[in-house]
Amino acid sequence: MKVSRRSFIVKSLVAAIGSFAVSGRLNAKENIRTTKQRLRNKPLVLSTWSHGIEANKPAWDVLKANGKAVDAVEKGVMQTEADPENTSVGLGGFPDRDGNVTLDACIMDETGNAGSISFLQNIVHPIAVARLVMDKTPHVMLSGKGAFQFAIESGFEKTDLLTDKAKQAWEKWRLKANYKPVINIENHDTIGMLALDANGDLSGACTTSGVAFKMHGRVGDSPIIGAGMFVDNEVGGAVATGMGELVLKTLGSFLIVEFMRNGMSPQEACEKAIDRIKQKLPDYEKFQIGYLALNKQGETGAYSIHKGFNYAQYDKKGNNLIDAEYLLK
Ligand code: SD4
Repeated sequence: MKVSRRSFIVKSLVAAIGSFAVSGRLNAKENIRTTKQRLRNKPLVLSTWSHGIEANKPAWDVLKANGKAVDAVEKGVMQTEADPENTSVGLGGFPDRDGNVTLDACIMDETGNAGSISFLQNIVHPIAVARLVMDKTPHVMLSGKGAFQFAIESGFEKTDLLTDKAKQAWEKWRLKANYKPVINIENHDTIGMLALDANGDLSGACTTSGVAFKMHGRVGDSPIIGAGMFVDNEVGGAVATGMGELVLKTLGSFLIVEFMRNGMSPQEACEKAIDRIKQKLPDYEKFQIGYLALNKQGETGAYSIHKGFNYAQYDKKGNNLIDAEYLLK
């Protein structure tokens, strides 16, 4: 049969379109999956307060090189831990009422594995110690002398964390020695960080020297898995900052993740967790709490009791500082 050049071209075109249509066809399940993938805002890193802008940068470097979220959050918060200007995290953190800088930190990865240290002294990077607790021990949490011993045995150096600036602030505070732990709205520096990597996996980290001039031995929410931070790779993650006692009493980060599991957006979940504090803790107006949340699709949320909480979000749109919505207007 003689095939004209024209009909050959038309037939080839039809065949090509047909084969494209076949290979491009998706079943319903696949369609849902690819739609979700397309919607996902990833990679993404989210962290508390304006120092989050700087902390997000090393985290983003890990994420954009297709690195793991858990490595991103560890690297990210280490930036803040080493900053002597930050008076509530790591080096330069304000001491307790007796002049000791004591640190709390935790980390959680996409497998649900978690590591934490509390009441750790003289180590610049508590988050890296928490990571080792997670990766190298059968435990979740080490505290005080035992955490320090583990850090030294793991090769960390003993460092005096009390800077002149923090010492001066403590000496000034001692003149009145008001032991009441009041967290005012401007005086928060704890860094909590959540990340979603290119692979779609979530991790979180939180690190702090806690409430300034606290009682010696006081441990806050930040190293407690489920209070200061929680991640469930099927759902999302949350971190807290502010007066840890309120977060501990309501298990805020776990609560937010459970709210998201039940269908709430990260924003709704943060608002609902602040509402829980309002319902349960009568003196909540005296304190600031800020929550951040991130879900598996890369949607984010933030909410606080008072005005003044902000957070840094680094994604395809860049590294931006965003003011959170708040309860008490
Ligand atoms: C604590 N939640 O130790 C921490 C303090 C904090 O911003 O977040 N400050 O209670």
